[in-house]
Formats: sequence, C-alpha cells, structure tokens
Amino acid sequence: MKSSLFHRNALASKLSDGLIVLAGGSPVLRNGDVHHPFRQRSDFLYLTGVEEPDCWVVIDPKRRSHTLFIPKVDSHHRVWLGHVPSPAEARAAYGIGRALHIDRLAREIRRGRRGLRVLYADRGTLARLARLKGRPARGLALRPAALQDALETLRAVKDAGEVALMRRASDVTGRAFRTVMKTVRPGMVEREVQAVFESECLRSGLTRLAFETIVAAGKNAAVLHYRRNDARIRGCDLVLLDAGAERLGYAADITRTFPAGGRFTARQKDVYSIVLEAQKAMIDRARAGVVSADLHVQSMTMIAEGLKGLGLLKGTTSGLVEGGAVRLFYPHGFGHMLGLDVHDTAGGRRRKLPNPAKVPVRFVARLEPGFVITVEPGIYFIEALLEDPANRRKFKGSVDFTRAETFLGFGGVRIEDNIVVRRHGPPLNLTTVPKDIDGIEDLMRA
Ligand SMILES: [Mn+2]
Repeated sequence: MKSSLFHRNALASKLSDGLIVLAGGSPVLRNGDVHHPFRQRSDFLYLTGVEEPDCWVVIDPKRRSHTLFIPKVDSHHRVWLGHVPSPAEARAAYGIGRALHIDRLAREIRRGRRGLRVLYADRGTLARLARLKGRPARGLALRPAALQDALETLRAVKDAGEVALMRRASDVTGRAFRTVMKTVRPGMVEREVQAVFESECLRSGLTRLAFETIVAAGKNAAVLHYRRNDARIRGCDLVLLDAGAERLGYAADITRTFPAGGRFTARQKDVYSIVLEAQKAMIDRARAGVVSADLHVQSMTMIAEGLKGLGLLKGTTSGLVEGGAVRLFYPHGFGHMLGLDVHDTAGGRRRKLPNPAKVPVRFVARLEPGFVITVEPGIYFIEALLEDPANRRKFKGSVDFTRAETFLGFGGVRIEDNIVVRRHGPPLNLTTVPKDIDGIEDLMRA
C-alpha cells in the first residue's frame, strides 16, 4: 500500500536517531489445532499494509531502508497453506524496499544497529527480541513509550489513502445496512438480521468486521453493548443495528435505529427526532479547532432540551447537563476517533488537553483536519438507571420518574455516522445510510 510508505517515512523522520523494529501479530490458538481468526496488529498494518501473520518490519532511518521479514515456509506447510509468497513477491505486493525471510532478522538487526544507540520497539516486540538468538537488541537504549507516542501522533490524522479505505468500509457497511432495512420483518430473530448484514459485507468482498455486530430489538437497545442477538423481533419494536466492516484494518462504525414494521409510531418519532436533530447539529459543528468535549456538552444540552419537551426532564437545561440528570438517558459520549482501531488513538502526548467541560468526558481533543470521528448521540430508557434508588433520590426534582417508567419497554435510539474533519467548513460524511424518518420509511417500504 502506498500510504504505508508515507507512514514509514513519517515515523522515520520522527525517530531518526534509532532503529525501529516492529513485530506483526501471530495467530492465537483457540483449542486443539484451531486458531482464532487472525487480525493483524493495527500499528503493523499502519506501517506495512501486510495482513499476513508472523511478519516483522525494520526501519532504518539513517540508511533510509525499510525491510519486511516474512515467514519461511517449508514444503510440508505448503501442503496445508498453499502458495506462500517469496520475498520477491512480497516486495512487489507490498511496495516495500526489501523483503527477506525471517531467519535473517537477527543478523539484519545487528547490521542495522551499527552506529546507533537507540532501539524503538514496543514491549511485545522487545519480549520477542529477547528470545532471538544472539539477543540482537542487547546494549541498545530501549524506547517503547517514544515509539508508541510517535505512532499515536501519526495515526490520528488520516491521509487521502486512509480516507479512501475508510470510505470503502463505509460504502460496503452502508449497503449492508440498506439491505437489512429492506429485509427486516417482525418475527425474525435478531441474529437473522446479523446474518443479513454480515453476508452482505462478505459478498461485497470485505471479509472482516471491525467489531461484533449488535442487533438490539425493543428493550434490548437499552443495553449499550448488547451481544446476545437472540431475541425475537416484535412488530412494535425499534431495531438498533450497530455494526461495521473493515478494509485493510480501517473500520466503519455505523448505527441506525428503525421500526421493525417499517413505520415509526408517534412516540418513537418523538424520541428519534430529538436524537436526529442533535446528531445533525453536532456533525455540522465538528470543525477544525473545535474541542470534542464542548461538542459533547452541546449534544447533552440538545438532548436535555428535547427530553424536557417530552416531559421527562424538568428544570434549567444547564442544571440538567451539569447535574448529570440527562446522563440517565444519554449515558455515553457523543463519539470517538475511528481508524485502524474502532476506538482509535486520540493523537499522542502533544495533543493531550485538560477537559474544559464541567462534566466528565473521555474523548477530549481539539479536532484537526484529517481526524475521522464518529458522531453518535442517543437516548435510552435503562432500567438499571431509572429504577436505581440512589438516582431516584438524587434526581427527584429533575426527572419525572413516573413518566419515564412508561418508556421502559422502549429501548433506545442511537444514530451514528463516520465523518472526516476538514480544514474549512463542515466535515465530509462517509456514511450513506438514510437517517431521516421519511428516508427510512421509504427505504423499508421498497
Ligand atoms: Mn461507535
């Protein structure tokens, strides 16, 4: 991949006084002879684009050389694995200057370290280097934290090549969402929806999901990381689908909430509209220079206003936000960084900010052009929060608990898009799934 060459060069210029060594991932045994599906380590994908296991990369900033090490496979393994690329094939396929068999690794590191005192490697790589014959890293100053910080700093801003991969992940995920909305019917089990979504991703050539698919009908949507997917969908349910495929490791992470029967009820429209208006407003405000924590407070404010309109909250909006009452219905952040990890790095030490908000916020960063983030406000009716005696005492004056109880079977609504922050103006929205009430109902009728 071309952008991995840029990534290696960018890392080399940040860490130009040492040798950079990174081990890729290895398959993890599940049971017997069976392994868990292999997924490459994100940092390794970032630097190489190589999805195969048991590879290493060595970057020598001084001599400007990049070397990929690939496993040496004997004929016995070829019987089971089929063709395994030769070094020459790997060099061409991955666009890397040199490729060698893994048995050359220790010797190459010894050669590369000449004239250098520092080794940049993460802790996992260091542990494996210590087991290599001749201990090729011995005597070098080890800087795992500096490597991690440099990678986090670089990975936060996505270049055009990365945005193209994320767009592909989003397009395929979006197509699978539309297929789901057209085929979902009351009476289906949640996992049948999962099967439709995942088969559409596979058919489109994306073989890997970025995370486990969440299909939550009715009250299950009030479980934020619902994983069972085993309930039968009723005609009166809203269905929340939170899912995403990945392309060369780059994730999509999309959520839609739609009526199983194809038509929103009046009450569902009321709640849905509040979330939708907040989500659209936040997308418009997600511009370079804005601090993410302020966006979160704005989303809490809009949701608190909306819930006041529904008679669920009462009092001043700022009091509901700062006092935490709105968190009974909106107990998560508005979004997160997205990239090779679904919850991607927020950008290294240099970007760390104190939280400027009066409420606790996990994602605190000043948005920059090239940041890809999710925007995903929600409203939920969660028994554990609404029936908690301590909450009932604390928020007696600001929550109408009697009215909230009438919503307990409702579940929740979340709407999540993936956006790219731009230098000027509003962000680029990668998500192409209908979210307006009319758009969803039209699609489901089709
Ligand atoms: Mn998300």
